[in-house]
Amino acid sequence: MATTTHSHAVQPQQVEQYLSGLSQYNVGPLWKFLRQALTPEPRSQAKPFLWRWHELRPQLLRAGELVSAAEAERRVLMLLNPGLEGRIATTHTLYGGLQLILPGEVAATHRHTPNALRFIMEGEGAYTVVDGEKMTMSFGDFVLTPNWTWHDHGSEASGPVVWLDGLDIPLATLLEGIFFEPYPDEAQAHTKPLNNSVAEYGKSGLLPTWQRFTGAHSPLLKYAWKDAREAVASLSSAAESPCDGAILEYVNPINGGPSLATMASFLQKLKPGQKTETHRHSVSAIYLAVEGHGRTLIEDKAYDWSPGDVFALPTWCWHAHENLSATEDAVLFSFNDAPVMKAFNWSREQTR
Ligand code: 1HN
Repeated sequence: MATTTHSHAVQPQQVEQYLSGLSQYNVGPLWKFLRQALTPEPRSQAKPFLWRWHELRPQLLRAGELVSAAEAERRVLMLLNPGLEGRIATTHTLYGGLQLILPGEVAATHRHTPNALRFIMEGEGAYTVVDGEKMTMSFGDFVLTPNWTWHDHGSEASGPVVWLDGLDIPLATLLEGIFFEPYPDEAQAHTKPLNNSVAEYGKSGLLPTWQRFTGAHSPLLKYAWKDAREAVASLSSAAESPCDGAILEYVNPINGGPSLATMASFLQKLKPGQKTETHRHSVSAIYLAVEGHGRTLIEDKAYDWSPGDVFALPTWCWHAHENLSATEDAVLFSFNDAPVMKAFNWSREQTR
């Protein structure tokens, strides 16, 4: 068997000297960094964190007194992860923010490559316009603004309307795929009937015969609260996930895939007293408590939530959900980066 040996003894200081001289060539010795580059499993820099509605709502309303939607373009408090300082990021791939629109306000039309989703947290009578289609937004509605679609928001409400924005900004930033454009005119024309995508694609199992949308996102741009809430309510125990309870995905009705190319979104219901099994996955997520009072254990630390609270679940953290009420359902909305991780076969899951 052929073996290779050094023909003479190497002095440690020769190696040190060699290594410290390498940086001038903009190279580095992989053998010193191999285990750092290839961790046995993901180690997220993001931290689990919970933002409290009762703290943030007054701050958001204060922003409403101090800054107009016209000035701000989007009046949003960003949910900034304490482990990702200096980045516009709630997890390493996902961004969440709370947006406020006040009666009569308009948030100007623009478009960008990051995908956006919205879940309405408070109020009714606001609207968004996506590529010429006006959609009404009320509590619990889930609305999409896919990659590069023109969008603006307005409010015909009598009070504040607040929603959770979800965008793939940190991912798009890392991949250097950000493009942005303001609309050339004051506002885009409304070229389609109100809530048109709901009429065309919103009846489960029934699709238009004369056209089939083939884009990378769902052609259905709005999923009404009533439908989603009834759907999770009607699931039998037999259809439940051990780790997530009664959980449904907001899918693209054409192919059953995620509603956006980069983000998958879900509504889940926990029965009174229900405790899910613990699991972890190489997918990061942002959760919004919609109904009830519950607790999510993340890496064995308790994050107690009530309606309006938002929490970040970093990649590969053990977690389980619990409904703390003995009488009422708990409902969580969430979105994650699973479509990206699955596309590259980087998605893994473990139960404990
Ligand atoms: C955006 O366009 C909206 O359209 C909300 O409502 C939040 C955060 C970062 C970049 C663009 C919106 C955003 C955003």
